[in-house]
Amino acid sequence: MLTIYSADHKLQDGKFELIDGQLMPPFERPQRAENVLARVREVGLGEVRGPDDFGLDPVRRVHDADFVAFLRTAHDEWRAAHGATDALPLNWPCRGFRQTIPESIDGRLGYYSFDAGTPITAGTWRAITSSANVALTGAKQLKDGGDRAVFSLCRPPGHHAARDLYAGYCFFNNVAVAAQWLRDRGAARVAILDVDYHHGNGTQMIFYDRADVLFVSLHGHPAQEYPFFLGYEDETGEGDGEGFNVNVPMRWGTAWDTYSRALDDGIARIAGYGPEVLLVSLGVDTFKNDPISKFRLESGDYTEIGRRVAALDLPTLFVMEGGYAIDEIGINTVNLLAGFEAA
Ligand code: 6XA
Ligand code: ZN
Repeated sequence: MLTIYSADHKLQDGKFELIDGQLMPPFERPQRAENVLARVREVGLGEVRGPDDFGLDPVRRVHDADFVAFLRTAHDEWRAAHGATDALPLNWPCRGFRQTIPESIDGRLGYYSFDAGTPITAGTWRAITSSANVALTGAKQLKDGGDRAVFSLCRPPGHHAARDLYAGYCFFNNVAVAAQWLRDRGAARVAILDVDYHHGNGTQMIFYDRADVLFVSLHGHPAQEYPFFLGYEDETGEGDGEGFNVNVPMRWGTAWDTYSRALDDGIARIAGYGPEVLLVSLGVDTFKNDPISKFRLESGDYTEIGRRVAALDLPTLFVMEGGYAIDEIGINTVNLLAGFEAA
């Protein structure tokens, strides 16, 4: 399987996230992608190639132009206001507040985000444009190269980012950008399977009223888990999109027995939809040793997830999302990919 990777991801190297009442070094750190890449090479998964540059048009197909413009200059504006620290928001336009865009960079950080765990750094813009290109290059290879599957080793991740919101370590929604690109190049129906531990709220929000992109997400129950305010089972889509959003929230402690049944149901929904192409939001923070998550999957379970996804027999783009057990992130990610390959 071909892997798409860019060292530009290292430019996203935040100093702090707000977590558990403390400012701590972010769990989402460069070593994650480096460990995945090392494992790809160690097992000989296949060639590793850099991304092409697709420009910003494909990004603007799923993100608002003002949001993209904000991200481009956010850190420069922050630096002019506060010095060379990472930019973090401090308050948000919650219930009862106006939804107008302030002039102040501090106000706009709050307007365009929904958490204080996602630092904007001097390198964020280059890292996120590169990460989107990694996803797009994988999509292009799938379409034009005729590969059965491609692995886009994206970092930063993307599935929490909505049309005009960043958070959860995500800025551009890489999997959504790639899915839309494939739609724009003739794929009539696209399915996205999100196996990251966290609900892919951004992907859901982007495609919620559309029947041409099916979104299926297996995740920690939002009553217990981030992002808390989306991801319930009764969110099934709206308008034309009614019936094309599938959430399977599961409680803390979920292990393979429960998880595998949910996976089979999700895969059956995708098979019934009859897509031309499948994208997988590949997070491995469902792992038992993940430091911020509470599922109990074992390393061997990822191999089986890959096998079951392969049974759909669809051209498949794997897009890296979360996973913070730094010592096992490579093993778990590549187990899933190798399980797919072997099937
Ligand atoms: C709160 C937790 C962010 C979750 C990030 C993630 N700081 N999403 O892994 O998939
Ligand atoms: Zn996650």
